[in-house]
Amino acid sequence: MSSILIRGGTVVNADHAFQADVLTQDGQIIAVGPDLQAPAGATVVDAGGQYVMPGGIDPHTHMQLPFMGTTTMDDFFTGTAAGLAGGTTSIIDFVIPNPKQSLMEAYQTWRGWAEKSAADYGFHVAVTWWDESVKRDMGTLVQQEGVNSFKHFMAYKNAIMCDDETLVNSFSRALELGAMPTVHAENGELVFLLQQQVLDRGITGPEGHPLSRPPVVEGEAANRAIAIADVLNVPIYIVHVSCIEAADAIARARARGQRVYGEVLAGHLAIDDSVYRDPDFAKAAAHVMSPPFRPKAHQEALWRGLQSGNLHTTATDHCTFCASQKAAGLDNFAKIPNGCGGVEERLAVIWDEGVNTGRLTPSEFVAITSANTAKLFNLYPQKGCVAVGADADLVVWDPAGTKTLSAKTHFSKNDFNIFEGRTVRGIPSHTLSQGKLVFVQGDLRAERGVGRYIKRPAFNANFTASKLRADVMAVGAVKR
Ligand code: URQ
Ligand code: ZN
Ligand code: ZN
Repeated sequence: MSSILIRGGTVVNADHAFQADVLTQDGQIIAVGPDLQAPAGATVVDAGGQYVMPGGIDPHTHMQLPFMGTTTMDDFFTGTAAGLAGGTTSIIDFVIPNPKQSLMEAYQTWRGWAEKSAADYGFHVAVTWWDESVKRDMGTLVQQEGVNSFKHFMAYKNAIMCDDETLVNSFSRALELGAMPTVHAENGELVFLLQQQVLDRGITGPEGHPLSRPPVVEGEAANRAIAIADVLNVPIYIVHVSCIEAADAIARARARGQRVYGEVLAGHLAIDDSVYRDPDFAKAAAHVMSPPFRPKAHQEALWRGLQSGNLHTTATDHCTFCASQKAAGLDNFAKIPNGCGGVEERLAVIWDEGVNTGRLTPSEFVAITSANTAKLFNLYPQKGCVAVGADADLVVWDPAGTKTLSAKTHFSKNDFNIFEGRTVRGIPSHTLSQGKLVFVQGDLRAERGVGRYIKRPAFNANFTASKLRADVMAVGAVKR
């Protein structure tokens, strides 16, 4: 494997930034420091005036997902390749068993699909039903397969939705195993009722989608999941927090010392609910995802959550459906496959909206796009930092580079880009994955099948170790 010397840049980790060269060899970082010499035959990357950061980690993607009667446009190769083009070098995707389907059987299926990945990947496994076999399989997944997180959908009634009994049983099992429970927090019963009420009012277009999932529906589920986790004394991670109600629920719980962590999507930070009022069905439907994009006031609350350390990671929920797939809901918004893209655009959108505006320092950017996810899912410091011994997953970031985001130029297979036309300042010039240059000045060199399944060790049973708390509590303590 060749050696790469990244010279003249500013290294940015979650805790500090400093001038240093970075030398990689055989997929690992072997030296970080001033004036490093290039070994014979090494490739030298000039990072002058640029930042050298840990590759982004996206903790929430759905490549190749069968959902609502169809399958997403991006598979594990095209989705991870698109991520590399945007500086994201690892994803944590989801195994989603059908109700009554063996978790191990579903896990093996997804493992097979993911073998085509161009970048490293892991899986959260969804608990969509409960019996003793599910309890057993959770143990096997943690102890033998390196799964340390289990997902629970509180929405999607009559499909993959969990009732409270399943939440209590599964959260309790996760605690025993030292695994993190995570939730999609929307009250699925209320959504089901509201969808019917909105349709009965004759509203069948995409504008009905946000009407059927108001923030209170997310706030209720977030509070309920947090309360269950509190009683069971298990940490909990809430995915795609989109609104004030859910962000406040997390902040209140954390103020009481409860271990609650929140994830925010790049889309929810940058796009508001006006998209659903576009008269063009295709454009409005392309933005149908859950929770929906919200009025602008919620975006500012999400930024404040990230700045205050009450929200911790950013993701995309990359789950792409093209126009013809979205058209399944032409006469009924409840039938529009839910999901949007973003895996390629996340870092640039968050840099432009976060760092360029002064909301975030470069170190805080690294915390929320890479390091915190690595810490919360026990990948740190293998991933999430630029340090000797860490994986050589790196992004060389050009803060002066500009780009206009568009479906015409993105690497996703989808025919729509929710950031269409947005010009950003701050873009990746080089991406290294496993110590190889996979993206260079717009030239994507992703290789099918080189991505590795990354095992993520459980935390100590019952989270007796303080590692998780100490590490992530430091999130808000980064130097400005
Ligand atoms: O709910 C999710 O996270 C999956 C099914 C993707 N779709 C979405 O609308 N978020
Ligand atoms: Zn979800
Ligand atoms: Zn999702």
